[in-house]
Amino acid sequence: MKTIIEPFRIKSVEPITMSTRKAREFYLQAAHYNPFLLHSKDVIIDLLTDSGTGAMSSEQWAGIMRGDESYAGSVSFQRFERAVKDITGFKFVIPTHQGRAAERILFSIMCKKGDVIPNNTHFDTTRANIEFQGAEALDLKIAEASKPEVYHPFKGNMDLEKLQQIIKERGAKNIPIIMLTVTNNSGGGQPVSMENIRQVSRLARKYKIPFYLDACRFAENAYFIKLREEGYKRKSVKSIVKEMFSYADGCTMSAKKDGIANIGGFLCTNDEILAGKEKDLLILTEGFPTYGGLAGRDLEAIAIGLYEAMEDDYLKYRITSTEYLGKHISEAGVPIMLPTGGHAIYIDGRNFLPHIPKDQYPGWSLACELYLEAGVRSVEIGSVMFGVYDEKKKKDVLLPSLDLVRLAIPRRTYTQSHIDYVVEAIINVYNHRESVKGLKMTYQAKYRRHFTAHFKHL
Ligand code: P71
Repeated sequence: MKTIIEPFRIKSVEPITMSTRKAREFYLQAAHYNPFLLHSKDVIIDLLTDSGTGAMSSEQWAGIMRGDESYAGSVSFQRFERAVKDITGFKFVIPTHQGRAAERILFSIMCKKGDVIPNNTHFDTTRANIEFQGAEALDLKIAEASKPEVYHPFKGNMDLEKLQQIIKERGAKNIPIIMLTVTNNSGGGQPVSMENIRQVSRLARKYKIPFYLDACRFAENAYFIKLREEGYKRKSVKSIVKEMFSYADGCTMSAKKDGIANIGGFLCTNDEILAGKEKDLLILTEGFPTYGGLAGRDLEAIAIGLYEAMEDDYLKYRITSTEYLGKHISEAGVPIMLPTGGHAIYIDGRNFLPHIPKDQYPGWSLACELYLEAGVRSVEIGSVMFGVYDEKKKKDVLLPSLDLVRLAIPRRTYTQSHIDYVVEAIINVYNHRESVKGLKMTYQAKYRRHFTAHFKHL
């Protein structure tokens, strides 16, 4: 059979409230043209993020009922720990309430002012937690990663020459950790090859620098290795995952992605002394080391979800449906980041709306129009999110090189017809793109302005 189907039946449904364009105009105006400020009930298809928005399986719900809520030594923690150790091979497992809590604990212990931490591309919260310690977060992605139209099977790879150069320039003693984000979210959800993981690990070991994976989408990354890297076709995803982790000294993880849970995360290491310090800090701010800010039932859901995320049928459906969305819109002429990544499609907003100048936020304008057209919520990753505003000059003084619009696909939540609806919505907007107008920002907060900014149409 050629048709790829959702490898699950639906036992419980959540209604979607349909709306008219007129109603959506009212909702978006009330939200000051900021999709973050919309009420979720006014959204038809929500592609704002794939984080914590997945559908849990009947097994996970059964686990939720089984959750042991004991403060200390909970059986659910033991199941969680056993699963994480089995999958990653790390010796010490510390539960956290989500990915950024793992990052905060790791970086507050490992780095100080003047240090530099290389990564293929640091995710927003990773960078923020490093900078909060006064250290520098450095992105060392390969050159192909900055060219949306260029095909490369592993656009998430780190540039090894640049890494070697940084170690020479800054000195190994000022680099407390080297990281790789799999898949590289901020670089378009692109995978990292096993060969690149191996080489980065080799360099890190040569200079005795701990090497960590930001493992949020580890299963999707492993599946891309199986599909695209020589020698892995016949290997199971679980064994590929094991090999990926075997090159690292630890990891941070948001279980809201490839843990298919609604909340949770963890931090792993093989270093006993470090694990002790991390647990001390955990007790101070998150909770006892056998729950780390989570309920016992959350630990159960994660322990099960981590295995489900590695199932072949699931991954085939997941990667294929993301690719399907990318293929159909790019065949209609819509400029997107190629090849399509694991969890999301990234539209090139400036190329989609060339008549809107950069300072009128073409990416943000496109995200608003997609909502107005069909109730599809996406997120701008561009000038509003990363632009630098000068209070005195009252304007943006630095804008990023791309205005991307990310459509992130929640796991097991939407069906093929939902995806077809999104394809139609994007193509409709593309066909009347000349009529889409730019925006002016009328209010912005001092930090992370995208979450609360207000706009008006020009
Ligand atoms: C995503 C998110 C969630 C998010 C976070 C902040 C602003 C908007 C949306 C979270 C990640 C991630 C990577 C590679 C660490 C985290 C933090 N991604 N690393 O893509 O993608 O995890 O949210 O559990 O704290 O929408 P956390």
